[in-house]
Amino acid sequence: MPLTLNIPAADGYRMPAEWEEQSRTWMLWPFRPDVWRENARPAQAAFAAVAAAIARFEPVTMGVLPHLATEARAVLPPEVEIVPLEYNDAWVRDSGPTFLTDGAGHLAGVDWPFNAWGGHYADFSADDALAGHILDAAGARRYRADLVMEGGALHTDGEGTLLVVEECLLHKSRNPHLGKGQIEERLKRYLNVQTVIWLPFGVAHDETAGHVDNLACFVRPGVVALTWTDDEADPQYARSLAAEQMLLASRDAVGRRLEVHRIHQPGPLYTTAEEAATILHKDGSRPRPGGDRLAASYINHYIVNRGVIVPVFDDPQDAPALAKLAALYPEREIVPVPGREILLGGGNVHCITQQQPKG
Ligand code: KQY
Repeated sequence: MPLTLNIPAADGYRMPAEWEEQSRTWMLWPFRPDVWRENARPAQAAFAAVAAAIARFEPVTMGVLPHLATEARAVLPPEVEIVPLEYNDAWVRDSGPTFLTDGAGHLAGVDWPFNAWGGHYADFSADDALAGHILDAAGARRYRADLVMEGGALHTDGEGTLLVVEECLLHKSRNPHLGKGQIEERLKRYLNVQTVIWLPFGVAHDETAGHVDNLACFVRPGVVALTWTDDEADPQYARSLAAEQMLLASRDAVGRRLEVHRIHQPGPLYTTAEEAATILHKDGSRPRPGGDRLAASYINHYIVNRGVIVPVFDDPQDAPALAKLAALYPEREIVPVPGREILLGGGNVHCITQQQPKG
């Protein structure tokens, strides 16, 4: 499909909400030994469990580096399709396209320039090119954006409202030449939204500098779920409180006030000594002996057709979080999946999935 330099909103495209009908989910097979411990074997098992959970509801396409196809096929359930793709790491929420639809059966996508969350990793050229390949495979029109962005930094209600996090989008490592107003203007044009709600801070210790998909998400228009802690000494407390205050003071694109539901975070969770011994950071260091705080959140779940895939952590907060999410998504089946290994890599279920909506 041709590269299009026009603006999606002017062409009648918009970003659908995640709960709108999807035709498939895209994922990528993890492999990096400097991100995923023990040669990515435990992460591969976790990704396979996520893919299997999603495949109960809709098709899953797993992008796999060509030389890893045989071993991926041996681990993945047969219903998961494998396609050869080149990529640097497995966070398709961020390196993949943001799909758009026009209501007339056409599919397009925004191809955001990707710089590895502000240059955290040296080589991100394959990840930067990935969105174009996925859009080609999907037969979708491609809009290359003039804004460094990641899909995990965006949540929409599909009715013109976008949630973003200020500390993430305004971080100097992404678009230092652009001010807040210029970034907002571009988001409106690429996604066809009218109201952008800027939450001040993301989740503490998040390697992305505060992706909204770990902090807060729409569960339907007018209703937001927010990660929460009651512990005022926890660094997350002030962050979640500031987000809640901003959400309650905001109106969405159609003038509604927002209902906010607190979902208590697990833990706090830290790397264990056993895990620390198997984790080697990219700078050669290992986690602190006392453990590194992990940016764990149930908000990092993923909505699929008639289901919601939720990371769990073998934590006392799992059951109350699942019960709250079941009440918030009454028409969907809540499917817990092990989230710990994905969390050790720096994200969770939402970060490793990308929905392709029905055109
Ligand atoms: O969306 C995300 N949470 C991606 C995190 C990247 C971490 C890389 N180690």
